[in-house]
Amino acid sequence: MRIFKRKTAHTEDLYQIEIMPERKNNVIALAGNPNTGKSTIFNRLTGLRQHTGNWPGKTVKKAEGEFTFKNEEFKLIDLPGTYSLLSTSEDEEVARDFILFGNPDATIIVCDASVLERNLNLAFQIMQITYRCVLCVNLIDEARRKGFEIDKEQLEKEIGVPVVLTNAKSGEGIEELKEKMYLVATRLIKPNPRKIKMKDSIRKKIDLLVPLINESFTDLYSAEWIAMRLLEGDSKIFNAIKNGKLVELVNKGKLE
Ligand SMILES: Nc1nc2c(ncn2[C@@H]2O[C@H](COP(=O)(O)OP(=O)(O)O)[C@@H](O)[C@H]2O)c(=O)[nH]1
Ligand SMILES: [Mg+2]
Repeated sequence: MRIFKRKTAHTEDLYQIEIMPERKNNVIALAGNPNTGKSTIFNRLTGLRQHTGNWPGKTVKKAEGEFTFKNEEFKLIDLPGTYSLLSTSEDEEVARDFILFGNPDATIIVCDASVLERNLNLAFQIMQITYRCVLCVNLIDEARRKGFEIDKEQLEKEIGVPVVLTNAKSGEGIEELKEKMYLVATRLIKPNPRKIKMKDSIRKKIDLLVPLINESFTDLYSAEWIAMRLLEGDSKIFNAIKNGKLVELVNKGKLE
């Protein structure tokens, strides 16, 4: 069943980027800073079953591929490598819109273990939008070469989502990554990402806005994220709410 029968240019785009109600497989987004090994992981997971093209109406490259794990079909979408999701470039906008409205069953956040702290900035932005995440700490060999180990259990406890340590080049940790992705995508586990701490005055404003947003868009995990963008004066989000596109986008993403 579709709520919106009228296809605007925008919803047409959503059909093309696979945000469709009739999808059979699990949709997995692959996100991360540039040069963290995303493409290497993408190749490891999808092998030869992949296609490339452009995102509809954009100059941004899109790669997607399929694979099977434990009798489940997965479609993996390689998002543009970005440092943030604040939509200051076409790349960031594509990545943000897909995570926010594409309603992926799981998002794999790829980080560079040797500069983990810096990479966690994007990770926290993603975890504010969706709780269905796996943190893939890649280039673990580089970190070891620099003389440090990542404490996986501690990191998991701190951030609240499954963590996998990988060396995408050698294949170390890839099976575990599939396992964690499977558990999150099929709802066998529900991650609980740590919330970002903020000033009391901002927290108060957000707490005022979130119920209002939730009233209009039921069961929206990212209400807090939208509230923050509104407080920042993000004109794209503001306009999407004003002209009704946000409702349309959210409903479209919710139909599974
Ligand atoms: N040593 C090491 N190199 C890696 C690893 N993962 C990827 N690379 C290399 O890092 C470079 C960037 O990888 P790529 O997959 O293109 O990164 P992307 O920009 O995030 O897609 C390539 O030369 C990869 O071979 C890893 O775990 N360890
Ligand atoms: Mg790449």
